[in-house]
Amino acid sequence: MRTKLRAALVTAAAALGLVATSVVPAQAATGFDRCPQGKFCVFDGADGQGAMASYSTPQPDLGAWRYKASSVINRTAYTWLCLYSRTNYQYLDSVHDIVAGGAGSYGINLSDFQDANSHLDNNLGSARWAHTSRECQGGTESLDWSTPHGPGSGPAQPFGDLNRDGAPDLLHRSYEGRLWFLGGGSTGTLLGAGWNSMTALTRHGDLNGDLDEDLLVRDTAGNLYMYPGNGKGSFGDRLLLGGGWNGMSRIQATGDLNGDGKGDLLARDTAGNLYMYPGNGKGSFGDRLLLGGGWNAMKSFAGPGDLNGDGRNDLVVSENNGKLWLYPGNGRGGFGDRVMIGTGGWAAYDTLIGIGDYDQDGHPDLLAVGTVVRVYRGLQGGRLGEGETVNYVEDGDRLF
Ligand SMILES: [Ca+2]
Ligand SMILES: [Ca+2]
Ligand SMILES: [Ca+2]
Ligand SMILES: [Ca+2]
Repeated sequence: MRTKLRAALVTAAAALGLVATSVVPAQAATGFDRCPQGKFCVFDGADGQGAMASYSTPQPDLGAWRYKASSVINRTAYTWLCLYSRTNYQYLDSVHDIVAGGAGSYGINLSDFQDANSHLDNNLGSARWAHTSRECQGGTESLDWSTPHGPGSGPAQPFGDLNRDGAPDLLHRSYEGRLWFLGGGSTGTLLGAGWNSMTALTRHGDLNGDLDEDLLVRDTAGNLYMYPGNGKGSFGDRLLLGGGWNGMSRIQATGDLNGDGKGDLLARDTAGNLYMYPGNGKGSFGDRLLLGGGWNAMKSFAGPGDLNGDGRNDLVVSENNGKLWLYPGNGRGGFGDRVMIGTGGWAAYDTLIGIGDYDQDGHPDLLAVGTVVRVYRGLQGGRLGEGETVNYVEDGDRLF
């Protein structure tokens, strides 16, 4: 129901936005235009007419305005304005308890938001703004990640399965830096806050020899850390692997590339050189190997596992021009001749994730994250099927 509402608002935004940008006011502001930049405003009439109140702080109780607000505009820097029929931002998950409207130069009439049970017109208890609609819901709702077979559906996957229950998992960092474990059954587990100080996040199977998938992160200072997975979807105390990693523009865990059974790491430096860091099976890495230059034409990297079914782990890379390439692993730390597996459009995705076997058909699958989240099912021979949109992300959301 919320998604439907949001779609309606976006449509209204598009329609009204066109008018707003083509009109240059030649006289004093009227209607919604009266609301100052940086604030949100409520009006006792529809369409920004009548008396107006403007706010530069969140309003847990709109007081007398609760019973007379009929239209609203959001001129804050935040994407969403969260509107609640109750005071104190009480969110009860139905149409009249919350409306999330996009920021911009258009206003909304609260009479547009009602159902058989309740309404927002003359019934607006509280309002605040947010970067994501999930924040409107108190930040307590995680991003939905539902896998076809769900949690506990099979033997542990060799990678992508942090809690070893057979369902591919995701980690989600929200705009506010909260880290969530998404176990494949729609509800997530909040692992902690403060993760916005991390500038790279990557994982691909076990690194320290206990078979539980581990996490590699780089902080703003350029230090690389390993967070040992506990096999239950969270992590133990991190281990500092070393500094100086800010010279890398991409860091990608890939699983074993050189055939010793220990998970390895790829990193591209800002000059476009690609290096392989062989894992030592104890959570850190040996001397790096230069694989080659010219990799700055590439956008995103993923370790899909063995995509082409020859028993060796491969690499998938999108190019800035939108093509998608499969680099078949040669089992000695390098790659054979690349194969184009996507002809265009892949630059729309900031992140590619090897999620393991999403549909449990024996072929590893790929997740692509732009403004939407799409699953591309792996087919025989290293090809990918048509993408299937499974979710969307909002401002600042990061999946890995
Ligand atoms: Ca799992
Ligand atoms: Ca481990
Ligand atoms: Ca290795
Ligand atoms: Ca392969």
